[in-house]
This record gives sequence, structure tokens and C-alpha cells, in this order.
Amino acid sequence: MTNCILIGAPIDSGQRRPGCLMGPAAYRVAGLARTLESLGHAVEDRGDLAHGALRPADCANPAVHSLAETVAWTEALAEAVRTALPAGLPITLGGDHSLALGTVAGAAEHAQEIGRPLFLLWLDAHSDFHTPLSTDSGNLHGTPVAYIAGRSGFDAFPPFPAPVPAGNICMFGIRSVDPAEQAALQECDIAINDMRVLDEQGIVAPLRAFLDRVKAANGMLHVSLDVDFLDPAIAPAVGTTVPGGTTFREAHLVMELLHESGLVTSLDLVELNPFLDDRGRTARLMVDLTASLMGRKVFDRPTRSFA
Ligand code: 5AB
Ligand code: MN
Ligand code: MN
Ligand code: MN
Repeated sequence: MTNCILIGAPIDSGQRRPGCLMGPAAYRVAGLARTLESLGHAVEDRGDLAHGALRPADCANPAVHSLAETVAWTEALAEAVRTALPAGLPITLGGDHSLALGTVAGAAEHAQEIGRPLFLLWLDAHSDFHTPLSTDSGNLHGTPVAYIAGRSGFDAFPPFPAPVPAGNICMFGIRSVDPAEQAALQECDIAINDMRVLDEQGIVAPLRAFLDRVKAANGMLHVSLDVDFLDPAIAPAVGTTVPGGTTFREAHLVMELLHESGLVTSLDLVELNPFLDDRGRTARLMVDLTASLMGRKVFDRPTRSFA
């Protein structure tokens, strides 16, 4: 039994298409709490977070927008996750992916406090490795991994507490990387399991290899699940669709393996835009994936008969 702590993060400032702020409400309507309770977990819904006062913030890149608001969200979310972690498993309901600037900062601060290393599993079509200085779109939802890894260019933000070493970061589902991200990723050893890797090797072997490393290091594991990790044919409710994403079974298999590992300590559900959804199917799929991560099984075998 896990104490699941739901943190609503109605944040829209990291991109330009309105609607992600309805995400937390959509997860509640789709029955996230009820689903987790039916699996035997306790659920504490802390409601929707709000950010504090905005301070003037500027950036040398004129494309960047909503900087002050995103900084304020980062501070509020870091605090919310840091204080939730000692009490259970924080599940942050986005909101666009800029929320991970804050959630992972909160997880990193907690990990540092208790002296454990933090690992990051990034499930996304995109590498989100821009800095505010390198982004062309100016959309800060494309920057969290760079902040988490300790890249420079985030002067407007609180300094990232204990940057996560590149070797502790692993991405799956990648199929859209901008040239500036490509160049920066070439310089570091973040594991990029792009769709080509998944086509050739399947998702299980590279995921197990990463989870083995987390386990060996007694690491904490933050999972950040972007809706566009999934193929748009099964998950249309996202502003940044990229064809060729993971299938229904691949995504569930990731969640099932994560459950079996027992390693996940915090989770983000991000980029759901309910305004773009088709009768709630994407919201329901995200709830079902969370259920798999929290122990729902296709078939409950008495002993594991697959190896
Ligand atoms: B998401 C793009 N690289 O910087 C940019 O959805 C897309 O959180 C970023 O992964 C996508 O605007 C951010 C073209
Ligand atoms: Mn993303
Ligand atoms: Mn994405
Ligand atoms: Mn997006």
C-alpha cells in the first residue's frame, strides 16, 4: 500500500496553446483517485496548487515568454514535492511539462537531504534539453531536462539543488530533437532510447538495464510522463503531437516493469490538454497507465511465469 499524494498543477505558461490548465480536473473526472484506491492505495488529494507573487524576470532570448510565471510555478512545485515526499508518492497532475522544472527540483532537494542519489526517467517524444537561451519557440516546457542536468542559462530560476548527473538520466520515446538540443546531448551521456532503439531492441531490455542501475545505487526514481510519449493515434489530447510514438502495450509494459521494480518515488503526468481530447480517451489512458504503474495487472499470475 502506498500513500499517493495528488498535487494539481494547472500550469499553462510553458507553451502557447491554452488548455493544459484543465488537466488536473480531467484526471479527477477520469477517476484517478478512485482507481488508485481500488488497487488498495491510500490517496490524499492536496488540491490544485497556485503560484506565489511574480517577480520581474528577464532573459537575453526575446523568444522566451511567461518567464516570471514559470519561475513562480517552479518555486511552488519544488516546495510541494519536497514536502510531500516524506509522506508518500507525489503524483503531480499537469499542466504542461514546465512543471518538471519544479517537481524534479523538489525531488532532488529531498534526495539530497536523505543522502540518496536521484535518477530521472523521461518518457517523451522530445528531449526537452533546451535552455532558455537556446530555445527557438520560447516555450519553457522544452527546457526542464537541461535545468535538472545543471546546464547554464537558467539565471532567472532558483539554482537547481544538486543537479542530476547525466548518467542518472534516461529517456524513452524520443523522436523530435532540435539541432541545439542534439548538439548539447552529444556532449553528455544521457541515455537516449529513441524510437529507433525501441524498434530494434524493444522497450524491455533498455528499461531493465536502467532500473538495475537505479536499484544498485539505492536511488530514488522520478518518472516524468509526457502524453506525447504515446502515439497520437491513441493519445490525441496534446499540443505537440509527433507521429511514430509508443503503442498502448509498450506504454503499459513500461508501467508494469516500473511497478515490479518498486523503485518509483515520484511521478509527473504532463501535457494533457483536455480541450483537444476525444471524449476523454487520453485522460482515461493516462489514468490507466498510472494504474499499471501502481500495480494493476492484465492477469494476476500466482508466480511469475515470464522471465
Ligand atoms: B514537450 C520543441 N523542441 O522547444 C520546442 O512537449 C518542442 O514538453 C518542445 O516535450 C516540446 O519548442 C516540449 C520544438
Ligand atoms: Mn515534454
Ligand atoms: Mn513532448
Ligand atoms: Mn508538449
